[in-house]
Amino acid sequence: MTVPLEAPRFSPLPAPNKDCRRLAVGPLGVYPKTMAPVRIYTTDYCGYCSAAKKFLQSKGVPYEEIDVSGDDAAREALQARTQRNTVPQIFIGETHVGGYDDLRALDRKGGLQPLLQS
Ligand SMILES: N[C@@H](CCC(=O)N[C@@H](CS)C(=O)NCC(=O)O)C(=O)O
Repeated sequence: MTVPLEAPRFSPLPAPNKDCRRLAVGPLGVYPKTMAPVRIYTTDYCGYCSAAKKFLQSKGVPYEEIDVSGDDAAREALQARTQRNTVPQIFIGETHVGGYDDLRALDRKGGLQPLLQS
């Protein structure tokens, strides 16, 4: 299921606090202009998070990772926004894709590339 998010683009949550590690695959500036930015919220020791990142990497899709481990406020905000209590939670542009299973299901039905190019 995909749930469109309101603007602003690419900021579904308040900035994570300083204890929250912010990682990215490749400089954010290298996102092709035709590709929607991908943001994935994760925690440590999360197999589904690793699987989601591996899947995106296998597709050559750059993403920004926000690790919300130990950041209760960011985790609560994520839950409030997505109505999900698991990680990963994946956003493509303004669209909330869901978790790893949702990402794979979206790809299986041919919806991932169009969303990336939207
Ligand atoms: N079906 C979900 C499963 C995600 C899931 O179970 N994630 C675990 C961590 S790997 C989780 O968030 N557990 C609850 C918690 O850590 O509070 C998906 O594909 O993303």
